[in-house]
Amino acid sequence: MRGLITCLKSGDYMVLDLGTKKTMLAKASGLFRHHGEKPKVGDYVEYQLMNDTTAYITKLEKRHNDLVRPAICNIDQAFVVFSVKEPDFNTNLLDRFLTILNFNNIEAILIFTKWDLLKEDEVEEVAKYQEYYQKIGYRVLTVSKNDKFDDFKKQVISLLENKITVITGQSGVGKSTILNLLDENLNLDVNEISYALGRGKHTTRHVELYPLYDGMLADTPGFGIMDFSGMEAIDIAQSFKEFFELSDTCKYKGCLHINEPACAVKHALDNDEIIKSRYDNYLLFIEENKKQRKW
Ligand SMILES: Nc1nc2c(ncn2[C@@H]2O[C@H](COP(=O)(O)OP(=O)(O)OP(=O)(O)O)[C@@H](O)[C@H]2O)c(=O)[nH]1
Ligand SMILES: [Mg+2]
Ligand SMILES: [Zn+2]
Repeated sequence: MRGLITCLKSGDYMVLDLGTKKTMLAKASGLFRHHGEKPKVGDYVEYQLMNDTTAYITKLEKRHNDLVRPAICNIDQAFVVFSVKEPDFNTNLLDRFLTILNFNNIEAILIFTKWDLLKEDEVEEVAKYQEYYQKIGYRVLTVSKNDKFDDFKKQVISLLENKITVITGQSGVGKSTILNLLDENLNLDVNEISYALGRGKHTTRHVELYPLYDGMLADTPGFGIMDFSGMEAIDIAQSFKEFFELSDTCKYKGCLHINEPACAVKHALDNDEIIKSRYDNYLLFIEENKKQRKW
C-alpha cells in the first residue's frame, strides 16, 4: 500500500494512505538503517499494516528533492510570503529564498502581503518589483487587509491541488493570517505561538504536513540554512531564472556575468531589462559563497 509520511515524532511516523486518506501510526523497517536511509516527512512510501492502526514502512520512493532543515522532502512548491511593509520589503532576502528554492527544484509562488500599509507614493515602487518578478516567470499573489479574499483564496486553493506545498517567510509577514483565511478551522493564533502547526516561536521546530483542500501543506518558518552551502558560483547563476535564460547568448559558456566580455546579462542590466537590486544581490551572493568556500 502506498502512503505519505506526514509527521515524525521521536521515532514514530504518521503515514497518510493516499487511497483511503486515513492516517496511521507507523514504524520504519530496520532495513533502512542497514542501507543508511531514514524515512522523513514528505516521503512516499510502501507500507504494510500490522493491525488496524499501526503500520510498517517497508520501502521509500525516490525523492525529487530533499531538505535538511527543515527535514522534509518531495516539496513541489513553496508559498514565499513577503510583506511589502512591517517588516519592510527586503529584496535580498527574497532573492535568497528564490535562489535556494530554485537550486532545490522547488517552484516558488510569491505572496506579497500588507499592501494596505503602503503610502500612496510607495505603492508604485513595490508594484515595480511585483511586475518584475512576474515578468521573469514567478506567479505573484497579493494580499491586503482591506481586500476581499475570495479571489486570493480561489487561486491558492487551485494551486494546492495534488501538491506538497510549504509556506515560508520571515516572522510577522502574515503566514498564519493567510492560513486562517484559507481554513477557518485551523484557528491559528495570529502573532502568537501556533501550536496547531506543531511549532512555537521558541520551541524546537518540527515539520508536519497537514491536508488543506486537495493538497498537503507544511508551515516552515524559515529555511534553517539560508546560505549557499552545497552550491557553486555557477549554481547561483543558474538559479537566477532570467540570468539562466540569457546565458545562452553570453559569449562564454559558463559565464558568471561578472567581468566577462559580451555578457548578455550585463547587457540586459545596462538596458534596464534586469532590475538593479537583482543583479546587486546576485553579486553579494557570489561573494558570500566565495567566502564560505574558503572554510
Ligand atoms: N495591515 C495588515 N496587517 C496584516 C496583514 N496580514 C497580516 N497582518 C498582521 O501582521 C501581524 C503578523 O501576522 P501573522 O499572520 O501572525 O504573521 P506570521 O508570518 O504568521 O508570523 P510568525 O508566526 O511569527 O512567523 C498580525 O498582527 C496580523 O494581523 C495585512 O495584509 N495587512
Ligand atoms: Mg505564524
Ligand atoms: Zn554572462
